[in-house]
Amino acid sequence: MFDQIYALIKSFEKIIIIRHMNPDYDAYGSQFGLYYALKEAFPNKTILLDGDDNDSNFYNVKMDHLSEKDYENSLVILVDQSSLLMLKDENFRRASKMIIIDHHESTPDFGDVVLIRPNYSSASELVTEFLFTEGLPITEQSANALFIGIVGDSNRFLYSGTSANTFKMCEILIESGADIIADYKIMQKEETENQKRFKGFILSSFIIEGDVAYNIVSKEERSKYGIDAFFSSRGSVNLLSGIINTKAFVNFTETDDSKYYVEIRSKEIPVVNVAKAFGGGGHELACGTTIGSFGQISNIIKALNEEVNKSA
Ligand SMILES: [Mn+2]
Repeated sequence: MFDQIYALIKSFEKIIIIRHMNPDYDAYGSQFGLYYALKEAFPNKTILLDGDDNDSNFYNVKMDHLSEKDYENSLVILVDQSSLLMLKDENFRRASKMIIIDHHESTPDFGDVVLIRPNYSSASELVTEFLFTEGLPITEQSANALFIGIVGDSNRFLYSGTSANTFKMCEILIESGADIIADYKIMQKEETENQKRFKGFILSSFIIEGDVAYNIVSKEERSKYGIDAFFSSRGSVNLLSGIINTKAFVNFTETDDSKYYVEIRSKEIPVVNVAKAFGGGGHELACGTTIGSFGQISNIIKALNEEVNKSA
């Protein structure tokens, strides 16, 4: 499949690399890693980046802010995402062809070449393997971006997706110029006073029901700290990890338009089926969804308790 992807890349003059919204280190890492490698390999091709931006953009690379028309006659490569749920728009439908390179559990009904490896630590690991296998140039910028992506999504090689292959790919990246210490420094973000105090609020207000610990954060509560919905959900859910006698933990955060972001984590037992049952998805132990009403929260907690006790 790597060969098929490479053949498509060679046959297009305009290539657009996209990823999911609210990008994390792996979304940016796989996007930038591929971008710098392809720019080096094909200086005469037009290689573009599209997507929303946030402060995880470790290279401060400007997105190209493309219109629907810009996608015409292009090859789109979607990295670190394979469902419509987390895409900025569906402009990719205007493209001539589409490649998907992802590590999320998903069966997309779009894309011409779809490479999904749910057992991989990160999309960056998969992109590294593609570049290396096809003999594409992994420049220093590309290597650092991909290393940051792998470290980000594996949580510094802590999560179960970390494998011998993950370290093999890191070996290739370090030999290509990735600077471990410099990259770790980039990822060490300091926090505002409000962010710290908000985390204190999360740690002092969680609820335990059965084997599940969770927070419900209302719009009013997070606005007291000036915290956006994304930081409140993705940025806080892991604070509830490691509580004795719990098996899973969840953050429910009310969004500005009164929906709820649901971030679900599990210590050992796969819970992605619960996320899927409520219209979401993700990884076995780290998944999520967005729900329309407060009333669904108790259903999710109930479903999670059932799921983590299924095999018990
Ligand atoms: Mn990822």
